[in-house]
Amino acid sequence: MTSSSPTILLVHGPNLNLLGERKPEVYGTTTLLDIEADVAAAANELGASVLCFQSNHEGALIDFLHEHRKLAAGVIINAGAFTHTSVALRDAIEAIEIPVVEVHISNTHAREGFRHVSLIAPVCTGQIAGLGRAGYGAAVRLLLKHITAGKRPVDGTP
Ligand code: CA2
Repeated sequence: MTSSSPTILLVHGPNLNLLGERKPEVYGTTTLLDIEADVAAAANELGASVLCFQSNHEGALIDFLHEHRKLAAGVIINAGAFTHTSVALRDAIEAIEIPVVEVHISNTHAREGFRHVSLIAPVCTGQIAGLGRAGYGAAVRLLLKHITAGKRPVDGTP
């Protein structure tokens, strides 16, 4: 990473490769490619670049974060169902020591009880949930603002 052109990792977990194909009542009709294009456009406008990755495998997500931790200035992650189950992913996010914004398309807090808990939230800089596709654009802007500010707040300030 260079300070003039930061790289952001955009990481998606299990089943999110099927976005736009099923369950439009929950996840809308946006595809993963649409989201990746949105994030790239928002990042490019702000002078950043994006590296996208999706996997249905917990270890592959962790390997990707490890392998790119020194190149990246920050991460936007929708970990899918691993959000609610994966201590290993939580530990990986903590270990890479770069800012991570957690995004969910749906409002996980308004759904089944098992979706109310995020194991990764305590080691993320912040969380955006329930804003659909638009949540990713907000995540890009807030993450880059946070990176530029050069700090990891504990007081809720981006
Ligand atoms: O709202 C989100 O973004 C979620 O991360 C989506 C995950 C879910 O497990 C989380 O609780 C919230 C599931 C993604 C499944 O995506 C599908 C896409 C098309 C058809 C079926 C599932």
